[in-house]
Amino acid sequence: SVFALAQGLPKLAVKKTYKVGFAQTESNNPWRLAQTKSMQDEAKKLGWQLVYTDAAGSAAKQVSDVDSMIAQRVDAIFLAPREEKPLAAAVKKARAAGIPVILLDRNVDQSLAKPGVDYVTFIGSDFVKEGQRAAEWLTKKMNGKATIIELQGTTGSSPANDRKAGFANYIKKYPGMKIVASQTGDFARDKGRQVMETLLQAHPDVTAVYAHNDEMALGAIAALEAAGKKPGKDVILVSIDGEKDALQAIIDGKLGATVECNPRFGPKAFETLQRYARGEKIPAKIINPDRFFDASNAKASLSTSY
Ligand code: GZL
Repeated sequence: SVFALAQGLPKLAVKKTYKVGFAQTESNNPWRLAQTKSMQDEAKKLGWQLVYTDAAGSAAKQVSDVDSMIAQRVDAIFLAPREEKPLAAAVKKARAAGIPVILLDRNVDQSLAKPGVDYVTFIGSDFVKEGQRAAEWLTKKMNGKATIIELQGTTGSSPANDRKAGFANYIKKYPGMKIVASQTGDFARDKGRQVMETLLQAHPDVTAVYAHNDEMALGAIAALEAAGKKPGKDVILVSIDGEKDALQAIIDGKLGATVECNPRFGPKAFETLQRYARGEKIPAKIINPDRFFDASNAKASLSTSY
């Protein structure tokens, strides 16, 4: 609205140290734990106070976590919105309270909250591109012909929405690449295993799996093996993140490839806030570069993974 534009974003004084909030979505997988550790390590290094909350997988709790940070008058809030819509109001509430918000990793619905108006910027990966890169590798690997089961991430989250779109857009050009089932495993290993078990019964002719993250790919591998199938031989899997267990699964020949989704936000997040305080123009999006892991580099990348 014009009023919001006129008001602009909250000012942040240049200080030696800040008290900042980090509202995490949950801690149910190595990616989440690595993201949190990176934020805690950077806060410690800079001597800033970090008010950390864990929404334990509940968008509603994450909204109340942001409320509590506003009440504690933190200088700024780093937020990884678990789902695109429910957290938009929390972002606007923080801005109305004069607290700048930087979105990390996940985004809010752009029709509900805007960069440069309601929040400072989004720092994270290009999820559409991650989906495209997974599709490109799988299409080549399968010579353009596969019966695909897709395990989607958390319903309503920007990575799940965009990874699905990126993959689907790419395979549109290859009629032989068919998604026969697509269901959420909520980015979780055990849920991914359960969903894969069910979908495998309905589609015993599956030849490929696209998982929106490594945890669900690892769950799918367990389900395939429990059904007497050979992951990496009878069924080819591709996923996203690049966690240690996934690199090991590539080395073991069970996972085909994974697109990196870098969880280490700390240095860039805190540096962006300092630039903002100094009055520098911050772009609406700051995209992390993502590498690609397959049999050619998984071993060499193991030591720097999480
Ligand atoms: C992506 C991040 C996703 C990871 C999952 O940026 O939001 O959430 O890909 C994590 O592993 O749970």
